[in-house]
Amino acid sequence: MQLKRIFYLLIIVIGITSCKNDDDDDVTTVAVQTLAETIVTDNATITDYLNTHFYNYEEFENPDENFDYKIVIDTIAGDNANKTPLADFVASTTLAVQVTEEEGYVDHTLYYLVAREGVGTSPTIGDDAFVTYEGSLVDGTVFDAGTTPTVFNLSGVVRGFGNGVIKLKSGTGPIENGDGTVSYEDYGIGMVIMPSALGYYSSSTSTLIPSYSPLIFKIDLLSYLADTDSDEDGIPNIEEDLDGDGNLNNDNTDADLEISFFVANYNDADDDGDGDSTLEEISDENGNIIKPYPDTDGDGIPDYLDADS
Ligand SMILES: [Ca+2]
Ligand SMILES: [Ca+2]
Ligand SMILES: [Ca+2]
Ligand SMILES: [Ca+2]
Repeated sequence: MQLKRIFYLLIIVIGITSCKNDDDDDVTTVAVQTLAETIVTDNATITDYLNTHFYNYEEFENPDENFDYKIVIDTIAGDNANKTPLADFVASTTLAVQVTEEEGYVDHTLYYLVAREGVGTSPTIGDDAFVTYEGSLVDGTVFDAGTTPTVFNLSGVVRGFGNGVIKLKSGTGPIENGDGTVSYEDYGIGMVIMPSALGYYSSSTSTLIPSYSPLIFKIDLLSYLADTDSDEDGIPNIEEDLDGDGNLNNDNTDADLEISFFVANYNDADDDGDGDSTLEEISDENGNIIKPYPDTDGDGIPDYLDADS
């Protein structure tokens, strides 16, 4: 669960640093970089990595019966001098990142490798996913490994991880093995390579992860819970991305209420903070959800998001 814990720590760090602070006694142990400086350095590191490393694509293309379907990375050198670099296999997606309001949003490129797509379907960024994974730095140092399948909400982990998982498809299963264990087959297998601001950015919460580290995760997507509703307010998480930008953590209708500062709508059972639960505000007297969601005063804002309705 280290992945989740660190994510929340990062949120708190960002929350603190984005508060105005004119205190001259501030002490920092790491030289502070701007987001614009960091992305230039990170992109250079990642480009170099993608051009100088390859994965066991030949095994994925022609798997023998003993192949374990694990991604193995090595450098292009010596006996492997003729291998095709990762750069020729990866795809990319662009994510807007905001660390401080002053700096605003800066586009970041997330690279991802789909080594095996998977036979199922893809989760949304709001869903709980059942995964195994291994996280490492570009020098190969492994800092976290979830070899036992683990459930993560894809918006509750570092963004580069969640946005990589949604590029994979689930497998078939669970398949009963007859000995009390279950297994999954034909699941998606991939890898993400991310700039630091899609990972842990300036926080140095683990001695193994220096500040401003680009990160790599190998990921198996076994299964996921479609239309996950984390706060059980009747609205699937993905529908709580009100601005539709694929980031559930920047939609917080009652952000002006101090107590709700860190609680985005997908984790908030009373989205407008008016004391009436969202579930009550979208349900009829029999407990059935009304669609479209009720808008009593007809101002275009549904009641559950309208504190003055
Ligand atoms: Ca919800
Ligand atoms: Ca959003
Ligand atoms: Ca909610
Ligand atoms: Ca409410």
